[in-house]
Amino acid sequence: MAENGTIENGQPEKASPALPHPITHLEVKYTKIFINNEWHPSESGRKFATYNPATGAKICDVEEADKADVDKAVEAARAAGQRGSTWRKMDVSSRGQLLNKLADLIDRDRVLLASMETMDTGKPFLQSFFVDLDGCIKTLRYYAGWADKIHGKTMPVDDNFVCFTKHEPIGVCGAIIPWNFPLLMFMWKIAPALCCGNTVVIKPAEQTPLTALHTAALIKEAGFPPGVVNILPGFGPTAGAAISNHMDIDKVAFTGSTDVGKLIKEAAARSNLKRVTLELGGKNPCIVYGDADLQLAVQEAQHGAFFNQGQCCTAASRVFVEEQVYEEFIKRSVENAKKLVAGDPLDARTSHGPQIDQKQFDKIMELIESGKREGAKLECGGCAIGDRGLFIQPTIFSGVKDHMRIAKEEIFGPVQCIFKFKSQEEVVKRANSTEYGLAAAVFTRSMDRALSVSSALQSGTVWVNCYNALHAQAPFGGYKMSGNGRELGEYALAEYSEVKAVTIKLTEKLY
Ligand code: NAD
Ligand code: NW8
Repeated sequence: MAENGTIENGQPEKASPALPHPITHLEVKYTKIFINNEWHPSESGRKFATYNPATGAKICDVEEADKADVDKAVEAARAAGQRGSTWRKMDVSSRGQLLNKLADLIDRDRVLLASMETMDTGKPFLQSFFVDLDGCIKTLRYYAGWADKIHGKTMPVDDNFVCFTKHEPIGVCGAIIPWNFPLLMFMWKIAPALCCGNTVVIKPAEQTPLTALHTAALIKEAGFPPGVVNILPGFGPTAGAAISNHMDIDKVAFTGSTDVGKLIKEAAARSNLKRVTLELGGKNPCIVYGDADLQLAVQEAQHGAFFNQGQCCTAASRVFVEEQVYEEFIKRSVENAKKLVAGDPLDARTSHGPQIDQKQFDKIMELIESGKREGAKLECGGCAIGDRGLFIQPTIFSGVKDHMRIAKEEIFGPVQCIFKFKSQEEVVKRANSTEYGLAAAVFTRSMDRALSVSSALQSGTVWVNCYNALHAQAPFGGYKMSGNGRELGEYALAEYSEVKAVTIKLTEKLY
C-alpha cells in the first residue's frame, strides 16, 4: 500500500498537497438496468434502495433485475458474441484498445468513482481511491495487453498431420460479485472475460450497485459494441439464481460466501453444466516466527486483519506467533490498533469505516461475544462504536484456542485472533487444519524457513514478509473449499477460453 507513497492503514504517511478530495455531494445519474448499451427499467416495475452504511441514509433507488431481465440480457449478450457480430469480427488488438480506453475513462472519473464507492460501502475514501481504483485500472490494462496474445499451440503428431489449438471465447459469461470490493471485483470478472472475446452478464451485490452502473456509462462511452457487457442490479435468490440456472449462459464466475458458492455449482450442474469458477472465503493463517522483523510483522498482520474493516476474503484472521515474541507482538498490536481512526469515511483522517450492513454487523458482534464466552482474552475493542452507523472497534483476542468458533469461522469483521505456537511442525499442521485454503503469510528472516513453510501450506497464495500483496500478474484463488479456478494473471485466461484442437490430415505425398 505504501507503493504510492500515500497511505498505510488509510493514513497519509506525510502531509501531501497531492491528496485527492472526495466529492461530498454526489448526484447519482445511473440507476437502471444496463442491457445492449441502453438503460432499462425492471420488467417487474420493482426498485430497491441502496444505503450509506456510515450514516444509514438511503442514497437512491435502483431498478431491481429479476429473471425476466436476466433473460433479456442473455439474449443481448448471445447476439453480441455471435459469429459475424461486430465484437467477433473486431481485430483482437482493438479489444485491447477498448479495455485501455475504459481504463482511461475510469482514471478520468477516478475521484467520482472512489467517492461513490465510499458512499455505497463505507470504506475510507483514500482506500477507495488508492487501493480499489488503482487495482481496477491495473487489472484493465493488464488484460488489455493480453487481448492480442491469446495464442494457441501446434502439436507435433507425425508427418501426415498438422495439429493445432485455437483458444476461443466460451460465449456468454455470467458473473455474480460481492459488496466488499464492488468495482475491483467487477474488473476482475469483466477484464479477462472481454480480453478473451466473451460477452458478459454481471450482477453486482444488492448492497453496492452504484459504481458498476457508472462504469456501464463508461463502457458505452469507450465504444464497446451493444450487448458485450450487461449489468443487472438485483438480489441473489432472484437475479443471481437466474444467472446460475440459465440454460444459455456458458460460464459463471462467483465471488462470495461458501454456502452460496455451493448453490451456484449445484445450479450449474442441474441446468446446462456451465463452467464454474468460485472465489469463496478464507480463514487465513499468518505465521510470525521469533526471528521476524517484528515491527513489520505487527504492521502487516494488523493491516491484514483490519483492512477494509476486516471484510476481505484474504483477512489475516488467524495469527500464529512463536512463543518468544508472543507477548511483545500482542503489546505492539494493541498499541497500533488503538491508533486506527474510526469516523466519516469521506474524511482523509479516517482509517476505519463501518461494516456493510446490519446482518454483517450482527454476525460479527455475535462472534465477538462467542470469543469472550469461550475464554479468549479480549485485548482491545470488542464493542460497537457510537449509536449511528455500523462501526465496530478494531478488536484483538489473544490466547485463542483452535476449537473456538472465532478460530474456525470466517468473521468478515475487524477481529484479529492471536494464537501462540512452539514448533515448526505444530504450526504448519494447525495452519492447515481448516476447510479453507485461500491465502497465508509467513514472517521470518530465514529464507530457508520461508520456502519450506510456503511449500507446506495448503493455500492458493503465500505471502512472505508482506500481506495482501496482490498484483494483476499473479494468480489468485483457493485450495480446498476456498474455491475453484484462478482469477488474475495468465492463469485466469484459461477460465475464459475454450480450447479447440484442429487436426488436419495431409494427403499430398512429397516423399
Ligand atoms: P453472499 O454469498 O450471499 O453474496 C455474494 C453475491 O452472491 C451477491 O451478489 C448476492 O446477491 C449473490 N447471491 C446470494 N444468494 C444467491 C443465490 N442463491 N444465487 C445466486 N447468487 C446469490 O454473501 P453475503 O450474504 O453478502 O455475505 C455473507 C458472508 O459471505 C460474509 O459474512 C462473508 O463471510 C462471506 N463473503 C465473502 C466474500 C468474498 O470476498 N469471498 C465477499 C462477501 C461475503
Ligand atoms: C488487482 C488488485 C490489486 C490490489 C492491491 C492492496 C491491498 C489489498 C488488496 C489489493 C491489481 C493490482 C492490485 C485487496 C484486494 C482484494 C481483496 C483483498 C485485498 N488488491 N491491494 Cl479480495
